[in-house]
Amino acid sequence: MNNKILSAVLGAAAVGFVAPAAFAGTLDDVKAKGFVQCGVNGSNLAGFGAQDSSGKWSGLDVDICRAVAAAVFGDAEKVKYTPLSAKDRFPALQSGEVDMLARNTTWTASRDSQLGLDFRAVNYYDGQGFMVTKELGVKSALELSGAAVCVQAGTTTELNLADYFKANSLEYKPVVFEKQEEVDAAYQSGRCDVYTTDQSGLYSIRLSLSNPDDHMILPEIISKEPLGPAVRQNDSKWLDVVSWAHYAMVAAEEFGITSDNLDEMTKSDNPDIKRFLGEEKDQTIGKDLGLDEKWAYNIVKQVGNYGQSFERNVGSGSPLKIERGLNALWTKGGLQYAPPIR
Ligand SMILES: N[C@@H](CCC(=O)N[C@@H](CS)C(=O)NCC(=O)O)C(=O)O
Repeated sequence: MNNKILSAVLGAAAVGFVAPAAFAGTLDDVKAKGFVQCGVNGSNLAGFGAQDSSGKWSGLDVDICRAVAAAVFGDAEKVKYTPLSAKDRFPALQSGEVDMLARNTTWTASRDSQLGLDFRAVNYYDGQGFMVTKELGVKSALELSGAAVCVQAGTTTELNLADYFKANSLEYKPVVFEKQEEVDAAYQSGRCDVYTTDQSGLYSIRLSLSNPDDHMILPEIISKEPLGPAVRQNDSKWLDVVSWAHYAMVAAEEFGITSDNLDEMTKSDNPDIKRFLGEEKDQTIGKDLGLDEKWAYNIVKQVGNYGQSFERNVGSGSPLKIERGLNALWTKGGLQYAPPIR
């Protein structure tokens, strides 16, 4: 059979189809410099991106940076962190100051199309909520007509707020600040009645207030906030690595692989698990991503699976105690779903 026929039967890839050379991109740059420069939350958002007194970063978003470093270098510590405010995060990525953003950033059509960025994976499905003092005596956002609402500029929050109050014919007075610290201070001092942002952010901010028990989060979720890592657009090898680092954590949870049983699991006869852990003969998944065949093994060993990361950072093992909700696996009624790693 000649190559032409073979190609038609099996597809171009089977007969040595070589893709046009892409520009080197961030993956090669990162490998050359030996670390990932990760843009994270600039306001110590506990559970998502926060630094302790010894300078150590942790959080669900920080775990994405660590997973990418584990995949690329076999070492989750090879990350340098750049704390970024809401306003500074996109210019920092566009200018190359950071290699990726992992910072409670909502994937929207306009960010994807206008800002020269690409999103693919969602590491936390969120929505916008409201926090009030219990003293205010309000049980629903629909009772907030006339309220002064504290909101941070440079976020999706402002537009959602305007849309929600308009759609429900409610009056409100936006009190807008550039820095989260200013929003926190204004809310605490009573300059506004309501604090609005992503519900995950509210859980975290509530715990940082002087009397968390004096505040409550209202039941309404007024928007979709799929939060995930972002990279510069047209850098698809890097986008692949960043996205599959997240999917590997989700897939590990689907397979029941944890950082604790990982070595036991390498003896599994399940071909999917063997391939995932780099135990299948002649496999090239890692290589095709520009990585080692142990890329996923290293992520799970050093960072854990998605469920472990969730519980440790924001769930039952953390002060936030957030339920899995939308972030449960798809097999448990949630939205976390990894495409097949094969
Ligand atoms: N997910 C929303 C909001 C993200 C956001 O920046 N939230 C604020 C409030 S929780 C924040 O993280 N501020 C920290 C800062 O600017 O340093 C977005 O992508 O626009």
